Amino acid sequence: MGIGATAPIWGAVARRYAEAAVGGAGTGRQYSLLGDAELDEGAVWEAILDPVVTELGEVVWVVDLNRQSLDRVVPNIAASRLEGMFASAGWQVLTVKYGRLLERLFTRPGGSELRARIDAMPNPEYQRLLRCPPAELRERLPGGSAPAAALIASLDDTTLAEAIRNLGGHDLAALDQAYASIDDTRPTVIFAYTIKGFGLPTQGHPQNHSALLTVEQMSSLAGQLGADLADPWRRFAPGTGGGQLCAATAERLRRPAVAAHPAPAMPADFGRTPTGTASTQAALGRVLLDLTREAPEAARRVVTVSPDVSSSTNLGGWINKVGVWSAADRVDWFADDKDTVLHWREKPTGQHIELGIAETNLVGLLGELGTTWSRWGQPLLPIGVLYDPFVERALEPWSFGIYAGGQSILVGTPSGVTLAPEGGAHQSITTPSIGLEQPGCVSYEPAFAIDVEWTLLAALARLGKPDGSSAYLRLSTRPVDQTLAAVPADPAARERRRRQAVAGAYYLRRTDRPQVTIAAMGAVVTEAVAAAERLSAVGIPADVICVTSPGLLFKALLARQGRAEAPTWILDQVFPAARATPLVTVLDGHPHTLAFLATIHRVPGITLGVTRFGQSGSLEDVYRFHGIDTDSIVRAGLDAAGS
Ligand SMILES: Cc1ncc(C[n+]2csc(CCOP(=O)(O)OP(=O)(O)O)c2C)c(N)n1
Repeated sequence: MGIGATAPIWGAVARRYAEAAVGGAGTGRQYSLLGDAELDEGAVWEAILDPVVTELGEVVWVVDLNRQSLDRVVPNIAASRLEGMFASAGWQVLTVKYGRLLERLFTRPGGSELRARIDAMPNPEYQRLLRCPPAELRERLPGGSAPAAALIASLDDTTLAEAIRNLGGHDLAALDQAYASIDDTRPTVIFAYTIKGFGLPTQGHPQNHSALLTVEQMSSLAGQLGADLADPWRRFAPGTGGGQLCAATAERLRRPAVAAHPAPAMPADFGRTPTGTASTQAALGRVLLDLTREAPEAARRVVTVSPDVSSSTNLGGWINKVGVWSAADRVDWFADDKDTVLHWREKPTGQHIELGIAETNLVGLLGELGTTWSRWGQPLLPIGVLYDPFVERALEPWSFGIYAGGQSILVGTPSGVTLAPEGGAHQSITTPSIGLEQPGCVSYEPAFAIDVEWTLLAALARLGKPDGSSAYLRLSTRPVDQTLAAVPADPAARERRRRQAVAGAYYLRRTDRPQVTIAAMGAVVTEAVAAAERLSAVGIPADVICVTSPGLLFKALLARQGRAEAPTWILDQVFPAARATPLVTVLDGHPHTLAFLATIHRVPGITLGVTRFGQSGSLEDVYRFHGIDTDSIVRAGLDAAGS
């Protein structure tokens, strides 16, 4: 609830973006039909408040205002407060409260008193009246007003019963009128008053949310509607009014099938080998810039999105290169300011979309940008970048986006307790596990810049196609010595390493007769290598496996057991039975993420990782506190090897 309501907003941005970037998407209204209780959801207001939304005249929300949610009649729905909130956010507000019958009655003597009485009565009282027999209704409805009572007395029972439930949301002509007055220069919300369960024996009852009709009630309803219970999907006969209306509407709504543009060809390897020191976060910006040179066609379809963290996540170089998206050109008042490093050039062809600080909006937009391939035939390659701990709050709407067919890449950075000196509030722990568990998503936590390049290119290559998938990359701000990656110089060996990195893991260190294996992921691979050297020095030869994707390894394991469909070769190459030893796993995240690796060959395993957050200090101190420093890995190696 709430998330779906906002989808047409982000769909409108995605459509405008696709039209400006690659053409073919066109323009058109984006409708959302939502329940009034959905307006309790934060997602709705996060979306309404984003400045980009005020300009979206194609957006129309229709609020089904029945004053009921799941459990109750909401006592004080305060429609006027809601109307004011939309209006102050720049929306056009239309209210369709009463149907024509009541509107006509209101013009008769006693009508204004009747209207004032209905307007003023509490929601539960109104709902109660819906369930009163006519005699009781005549008694309760006037509420002490003699003119209203006289008007009511002049109505027969059927008209009175019809009048009390004659709300605008059930009156097609009243709705038509509202639709006709939509102003296309700003978003519109239509508050359509309705009765929950209109026309059913359960109508208006506070507990009718999932009430089912009895067989007798169904038969009588079918009789009233001229339908046949035994043939519930019967069409209107072609010659009848209903049949003609359906045919004409189908014709009016028919659209030609969209021509599908294929997803762009994506390189797998730029062929360079990073040297010096780099973080995986910085590597992200580098890969995007490299893509503009190596594969401009593909780079043109990349769109990055950030909830106000693009500069603090190293996207500055990319933004300077491609510009910021806005519906119309805007003046960059700092273009001539010599101290400005990040140039904020806003134009319709910009490839970075900046939103306010609202991660729900970020993933809402990401999901919609990820559906343009199926909706408008134009694949985009959306990449959302956010601080990793906020993946948790973004997860549900992102997951729904994937469920609804959106294919996108989410990048969480900075991540883990590796952010040690900056304080504890932005440290993430459970996200590696989330990446493993999320359906429709391949997750990666690369240790080196080259792994970021390979895994990101592989993730981009999976977007925008019928059998595609989303990806989640967890990146770090830790500067790491890139020579540790020991990228093979031989082209075939390099390609083998790349394939393994993309499939989930590779050997970083192989010894002659390993007595223990350290499987490490992400930022702590540096400590794992140092620990392996020390273990070997004390007579416990240790292999190091660099894990890039626990999720892919887990799937491979399930497949090998006959419980999933997936390639299993990565287990043969990186976890061969002949080299099975006791295992130490380590990551800057919850240790259980890699615990399953010990089950591949049922070896003894010790799992190191982070189970708390909040400690600040030097990287060394914080790693020691959590037991993921080199000493802790050495100790675990000795324990695992049983020495
Ligand atoms: C996030 C979330 N919380 C709770 C629910 C359970 N739920 C389903 S429908 C509903 C009430 C919906 O009320 P409203 O939006 O007014 O729609 P109505 O059925 O009254 O037309 C609730 C609480 C849900 N689906 N999603």
